[in-house]
Amino acid sequence: MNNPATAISPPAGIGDHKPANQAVLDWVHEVELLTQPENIFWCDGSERENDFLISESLKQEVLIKLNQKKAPRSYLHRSNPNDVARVEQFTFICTPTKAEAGPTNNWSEPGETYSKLHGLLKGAMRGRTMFVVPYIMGPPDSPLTKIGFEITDSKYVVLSMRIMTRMGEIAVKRLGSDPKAEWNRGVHSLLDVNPERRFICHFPQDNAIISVGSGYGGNVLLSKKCLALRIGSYLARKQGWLAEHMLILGVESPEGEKHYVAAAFPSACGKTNFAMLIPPKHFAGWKVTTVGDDIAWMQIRDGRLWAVNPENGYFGVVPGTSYKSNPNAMKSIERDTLYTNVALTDDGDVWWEGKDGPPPKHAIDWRGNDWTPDSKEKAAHPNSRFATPMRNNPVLDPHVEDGDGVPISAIIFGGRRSDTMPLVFQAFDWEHGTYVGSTMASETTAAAAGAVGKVRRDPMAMLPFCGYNIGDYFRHWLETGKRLTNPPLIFHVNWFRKSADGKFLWPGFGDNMRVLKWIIDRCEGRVAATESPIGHIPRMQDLDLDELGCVTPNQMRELLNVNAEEWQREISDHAKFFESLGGVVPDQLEKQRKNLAGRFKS
Ligand code: OXD
Ligand code: MN
Repeated sequence: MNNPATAISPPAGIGDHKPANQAVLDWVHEVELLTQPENIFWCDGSERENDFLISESLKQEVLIKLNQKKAPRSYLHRSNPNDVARVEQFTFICTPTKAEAGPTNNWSEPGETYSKLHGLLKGAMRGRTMFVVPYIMGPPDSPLTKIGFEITDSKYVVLSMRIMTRMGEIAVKRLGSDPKAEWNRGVHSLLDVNPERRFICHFPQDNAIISVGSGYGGNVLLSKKCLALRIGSYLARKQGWLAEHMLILGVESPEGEKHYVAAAFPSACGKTNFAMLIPPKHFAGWKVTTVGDDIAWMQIRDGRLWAVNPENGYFGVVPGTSYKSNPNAMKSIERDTLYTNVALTDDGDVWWEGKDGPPPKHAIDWRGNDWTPDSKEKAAHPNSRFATPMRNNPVLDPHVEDGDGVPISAIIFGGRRSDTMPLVFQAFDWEHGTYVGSTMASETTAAAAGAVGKVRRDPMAMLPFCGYNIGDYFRHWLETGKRLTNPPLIFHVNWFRKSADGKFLWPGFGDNMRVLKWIIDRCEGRVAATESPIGHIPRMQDLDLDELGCVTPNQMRELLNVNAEEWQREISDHAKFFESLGGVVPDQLEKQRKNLAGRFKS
């Protein structure tokens, strides 16, 4: 591969869209003096600009053109094999004090960190083009919407930002010329894509991000994990709202009753699939629509929680996606899609493990090597991704652009757990629900570098994304509950429980509609449950299991079972986790744990 950051020279009328805001101009000039790029490319987000960047990226082999009949306007990018996932060990929250970052974040002192990063950035863009990408996060007329500027030397980042955010002129206009206006400053440079010089650093008090040494989406699309979650959660606490790692979906009954739910699952645990769920035949007339698949910003209005999706596209895990598992995702990625690290077939199409139909007889794998079904290596990287505009989603919710957001009836926590966690339970109230979220755990996935399949606590699926002290984050949840007169009910689900012989007990995917329906019915107070020590659990007769051929009554009992022995272990694990946080956990949550343990004794 050529150097992915080699400079380009745009013709007149492209790359010259300077904003009229002096604060932005001054900041860009500072970064220019530091990084010394060959030229500066001011993005406007236009079609013409995009076409130009694609053609330059093809010339420089940053992108591979796919068969345009099979995958119109779609391209393949291969990242450096050392750079395929988020790197939590190199991700830092650089608040003035370590206590503000708290026990779950890597902290480094802001002054020293700026110096170190400026050292790495010195001259880093020589021979490269420096792109300035203006963007907004959130629907244009939401009071929560934020403006960001990302400077980057990667064309792949610019092309991805255009899919994932509302990018270009819309942000420039919104910012206007007020030099005191609020906006996020993001600087990204690939440097030499070396893990030894890879740092993703957040300075929440300055509303600033610097990311170096990586080209992987989660580390470099600074709008997403960095701004919408890490800086977002810091701002949310200060301003009294919630920035969460949650999908948002709408569910409508045949009678036209509509609810919205938000669900927090850790990375690569099926948020995109759940957000695009197609109900099984038995649920004819039910409709699920997607507001968002990864991030929810929620504010209180009239005593309720209202959610917006700050993003404009989906950055989803590819392997396992098929017309069987997620037809709506497949339709969304049929065109206009930027693929990263999937396999390339001989006819110029893309392929990955779990795609419909037989594997190709020959392909080029994600590293660029020959691949056949006999190869030991995977053809697509397990964390290979698609970036596709949300407009392509056939079940996009009609209220996705509403600045007021959508009212949330239920919040769902969930993780990948082979045991202990039943298919679904409902927390007793908001405080108990906050406890359930704070002690959530999941088996790790390929979305982050490191071991896969280890159970780790991941409070509210925010462990890698909470931009401040997790104890204060829990407190913020408890305080938010007090301000809600009509709070969402809180649930926990587990689609991944296994039998003693290691097989998944629940079919998942579309059949998760059965659980969703029970959740909605609980919100409407029209279905029963049994009270267990961990919360309200449906009895078998409370779930609509008609035409669910593949689960026997015994398996169903196993799925809904609360095993006291497993829960003793679980509760002592909660205690250990809270202890590991070194005294920051609010008393109310410690009390919740004692109550939980007590309910198993009584
Ligand atoms: C993501 C993640 O990419 O959580 O959404 O890693
Ligand atoms: Mn995510």
